[in-house]
Amino acid sequence: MIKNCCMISTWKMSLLGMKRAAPLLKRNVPVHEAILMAVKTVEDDPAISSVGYGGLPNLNGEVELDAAYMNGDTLGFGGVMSVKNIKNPIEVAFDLSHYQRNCLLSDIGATRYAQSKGFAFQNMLSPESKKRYDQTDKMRDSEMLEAYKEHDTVCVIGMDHRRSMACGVSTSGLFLKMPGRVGDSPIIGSGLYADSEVGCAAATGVGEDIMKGCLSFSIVEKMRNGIDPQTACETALQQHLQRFLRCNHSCGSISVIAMDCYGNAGAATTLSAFPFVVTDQNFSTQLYVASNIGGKISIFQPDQGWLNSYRGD
Ligand code: SD4
Repeated sequence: MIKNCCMISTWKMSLLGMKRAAPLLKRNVPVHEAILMAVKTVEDDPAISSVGYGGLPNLNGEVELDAAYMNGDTLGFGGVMSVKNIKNPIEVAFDLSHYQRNCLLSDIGATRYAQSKGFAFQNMLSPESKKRYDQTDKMRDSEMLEAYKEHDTVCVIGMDHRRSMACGVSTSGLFLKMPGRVGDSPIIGSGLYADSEVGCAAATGVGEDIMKGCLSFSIVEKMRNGIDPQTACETALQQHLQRFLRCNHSCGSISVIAMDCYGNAGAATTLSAFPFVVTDQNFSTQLYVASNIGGKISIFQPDQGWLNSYRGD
């Protein structure tokens, strides 16, 4: 288990955003500012091919995005699903998290709302994402779609100096998904869950398989019962995989992160390598890797040799 944390995020792609967010927390800003900074940095980076601008296109060649935000103090949540040209979906999700009703909006409704509030719009299909779409066989079996191997949903969990916790997530979802398909990311309890009295959890991987176990809520509930975040992540994932075994369901890849309200953090994965990023209470940001070998999870800090050979995100 990793101790004394104030932020944790999924995938190596979140490293720059986390490094930008850390000084904000050091200046005692509210947690949402740090989370928005970290997630927006990933959304805006054209080199990151699974979130925001330059994300993975759907079957029609359009970049269709899901994002959500949950406030652990109020349990308020906001989310947008299947939105096409909103520059920073996480900003709209955060805005919606202030409402009690109408906080999860899809497609046209979300777009009109974002227009009415003056959020920025742009065509999210980059030349690289168009090229990836053009060069890929569209006839593959849509039942077999996997999480993109290079990188996927950015999930950021944070806690500020007042011990307020929150979580934000953003993704373009599965590559070549059916238009209108919504993954786990904007679904509260599946893609993310935040409760400042206990902790937060978030997930990345094949959304349909994550949703079947409401994995983020399941991890937070384990922490509520006194289980530490590392054990909670491992146990929730293992129990979910065992349940799938009993119905012969072949599960896609899944990775999870969690942090409790004392700053302890954990991660688990079905992959041999799932990089994640941690900012500690001295505001130093480090890359870690969770590895699943034969069902056993280990966590380590990668050295340069490991980084040079890593072919993921
Ligand atoms: C989804 N969970 O839309 C997202 C995609 C992802 O690793 O995170 N892939 O299903």
